[in-house]
Amino acid sequence: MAPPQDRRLPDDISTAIVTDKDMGVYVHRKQAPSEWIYAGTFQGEIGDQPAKFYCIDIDNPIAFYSPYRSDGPTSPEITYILNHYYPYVPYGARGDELRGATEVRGKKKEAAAIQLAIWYFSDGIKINEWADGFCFQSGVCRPFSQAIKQRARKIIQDAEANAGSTQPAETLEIQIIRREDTPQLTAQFKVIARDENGNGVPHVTVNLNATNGVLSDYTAITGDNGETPLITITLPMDSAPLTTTVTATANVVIPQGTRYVHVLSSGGSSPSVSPDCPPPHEKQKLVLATPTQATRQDTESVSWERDFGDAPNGSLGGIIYQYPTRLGDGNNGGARHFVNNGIYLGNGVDAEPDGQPSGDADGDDMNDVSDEDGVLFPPDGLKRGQENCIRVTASVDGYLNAWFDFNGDGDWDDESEYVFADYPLTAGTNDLCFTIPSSATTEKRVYARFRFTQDNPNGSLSYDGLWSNGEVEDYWVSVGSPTAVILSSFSAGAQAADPWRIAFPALASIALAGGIELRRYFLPNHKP
Ligand SMILES: [Ca+2]
Ligand SMILES: [Ca+2]
Ligand SMILES: [Ca+2]
Ligand SMILES: [Ca+2]
Repeated sequence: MAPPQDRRLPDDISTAIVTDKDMGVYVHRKQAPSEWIYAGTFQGEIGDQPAKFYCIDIDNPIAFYSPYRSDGPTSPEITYILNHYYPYVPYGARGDELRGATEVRGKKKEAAAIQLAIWYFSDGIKINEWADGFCFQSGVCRPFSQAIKQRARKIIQDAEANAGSTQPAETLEIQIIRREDTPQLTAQFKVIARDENGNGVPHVTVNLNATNGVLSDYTAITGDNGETPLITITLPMDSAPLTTTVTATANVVIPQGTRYVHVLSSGGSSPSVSPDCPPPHEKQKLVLATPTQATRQDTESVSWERDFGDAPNGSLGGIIYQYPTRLGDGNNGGARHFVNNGIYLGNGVDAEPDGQPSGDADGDDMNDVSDEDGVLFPPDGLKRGQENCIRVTASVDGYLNAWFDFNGDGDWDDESEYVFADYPLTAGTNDLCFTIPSSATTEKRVYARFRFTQDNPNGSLSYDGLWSNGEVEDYWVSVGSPTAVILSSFSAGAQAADPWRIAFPALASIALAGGIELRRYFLPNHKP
């Protein structure tokens, strides 16, 4: 998440200058039909940046080209109006639900309606106190549109109901939801706008761009929960590099209003004032400052770097191996994991653009870092028809899935070939034991695939296809027959428990004689 940005206030926010009227109409109150008052925005500067102001002191005129100094924040209602309506928006541009066919059209009338609403909160002037007529700056007068007053009432209602309830977005956060790598490299993400309390901020317009790839949307708006809909970025499969950096930017309005009070310079020249109004009063308080714009931003890199296996695919020594290893193998492509977060077997993992099938299942090992290093087999080999133990090293707690092609027919589909299913591993070494069927081949190589991932696949991980994180390591092993043991003699005493126990150095084809029955057997150092 990006840190809060500067609010980009002008260097000098303490001094405002009003230079002219901007957008509005002349109105008058019912009890003073001859006094036309300009309702709308004034233009000027805060510091050296352009700004627009509304008046909050209807009894005193605006002084042009004469400094105003800041005088603290505005009330919550006026702040709300500034945040939501400032300075004015042409009809229909905002998609504002407050707008309707009977409401104002045009910036001048909208600015006037906003000013009437502000005067309601700053000077207590009710909308029905305004006369039914107005004049444009050109001097052309019209009957005062009921639409302006109706619009002002709605703004007042909105501010009374919602003032203080909306905080500006302080941070943006890009969240990557998922990545896919077929048929193209895609990632889905959303952008979350949060206020300073971490709550989602709705209606924030987020602009998006990426260093690489095509975005489904280049603009998105946050919903009620502060989150944009999902956005997709797409790169071609052969993209180089296999990464892109997404940037989300929002220009947010800081809902602050600042009161400005006119400063009369003692002994200085008289400021020029609006020709419609009397000279400024010493105690004249005046206008609102603009709410300020700020930029919020977050960047997030997305990577499609994957680790593949290297079990063979194709004809080798008269056997057709069908292990899905490359992206194009099988229905779901070869086994592959996105490389990230230090989730791997052994001492590490490296990424490669595609699977590297090889007869010795060492294509990945030979490429770049020798990373297929997480599984240790017994030095005297695996034996069929008995329990065997292997040592698996994991970088973090996670889950192991493993397949052995025990019958050596080039697939992992046969009975008993799915050896470990979502088997939990702890970070570090794990000794795992399993029984190899007595039907396992001793003639052919037995290829094995190990897939490790941090999140529990809950049965959805296979020996092929993409997984979100982790590593795939492929091996080949030889399976031998148990060593024959000839029991030439032994001594055993009577025991209370059945059976008698006889320890052998290795499990064997045991020739039994003399009525001895082998009911149960176990390996040294392992519990029966
Ligand atoms: Ca690998
Ligand atoms: Ca690798
Ligand atoms: Ca590894
Ligand atoms: Ca098989």
